[in-house]
Amino acid sequence: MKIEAVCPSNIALVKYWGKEGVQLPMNPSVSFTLSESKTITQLGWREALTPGFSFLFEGEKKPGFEPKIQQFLERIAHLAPELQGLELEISSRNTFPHSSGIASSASAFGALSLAIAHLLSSLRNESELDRSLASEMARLGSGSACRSLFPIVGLWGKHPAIEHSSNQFAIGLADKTHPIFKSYKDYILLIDEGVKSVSSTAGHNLMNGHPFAEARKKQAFEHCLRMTEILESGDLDEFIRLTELEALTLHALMLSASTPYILMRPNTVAVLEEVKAFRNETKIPICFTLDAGANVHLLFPESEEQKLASWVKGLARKYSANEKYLCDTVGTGAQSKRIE
Ligand code: 2P0
Repeated sequence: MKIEAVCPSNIALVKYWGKEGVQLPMNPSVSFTLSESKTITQLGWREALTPGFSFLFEGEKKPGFEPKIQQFLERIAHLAPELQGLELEISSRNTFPHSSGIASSASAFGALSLAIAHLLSSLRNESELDRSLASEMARLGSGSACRSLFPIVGLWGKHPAIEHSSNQFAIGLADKTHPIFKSYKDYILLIDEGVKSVSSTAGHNLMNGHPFAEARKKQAFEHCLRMTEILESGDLDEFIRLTELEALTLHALMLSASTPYILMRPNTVAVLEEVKAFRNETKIPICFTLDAGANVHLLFPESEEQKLASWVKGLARKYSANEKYLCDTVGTGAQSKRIE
């Protein structure tokens, strides 16, 4: 028997930045689940006296990824004790290029966790797999991954005013999301395809003792609640204001860390200014967000796509490495099935 799981990446609107304990967030976060940028993972297994795994990425052995998978399997052992008697065969591929500004750890741990949750549900004779369990396992692989398991919008982190919210796993907010956001576009301008100078894990760590940590925490709780209200009401002016504020705040936290660093490139800043000027001129409700990197995500309603096509091409020509950009859409989230 073999299971195949497909999980998209996600882009945070309110950013997770800073951890507590083992992969618990300093603050709640909200993201759009994407649809085109995905990891597809096949999971096979056989009984074994000692647990273990083999891993292929795009058909090749990648020893560099193995310690992270090993750590992940150790961290989920209490949630998936059945794995102790199994040797896993994991084989994975992405539908998007590496180092492209897409959070590949989110889709990768999302897909692997969903496949494991599917396996557990069959070993336990459960009729449905436990998506919260899949999300909790994904979190232990990579924090932001836990949000990718849910369609349209994922929220991760305990918030006193948001029902069912949890630090352990994400919840889906598709039912409370205005239709305009359910087909929202995310075009990603690839400003810089190189490896980041400071990893996200190191960036999270720099929030320990950050002089603005407490203020950020308070602000993120407020922003999270406000974002859920905006996502429900469909208020695009507010969506634009808050999304851009969150993107710039994330980078401001990097700029003001005890060992400060800059992930934006000159072309990143140029694009942000172009977006603002274009929006003021055309009144088209397009805005930007940033991940922990130089690339710019352009967010806009599907109904504006045609009008924006040539403008985005022009931006990519002027500012992107190799004129490249990726086109993605908010989507329906992760799926798994038995394939053999
Ligand atoms: C996010 N990011 O909310 C934030 C905003 C990047 C910018 O979560 O150490 O790969 O694996 O838990 O989730 C990137 O960090 O970090 C991230 P780990 P992760 O999406």
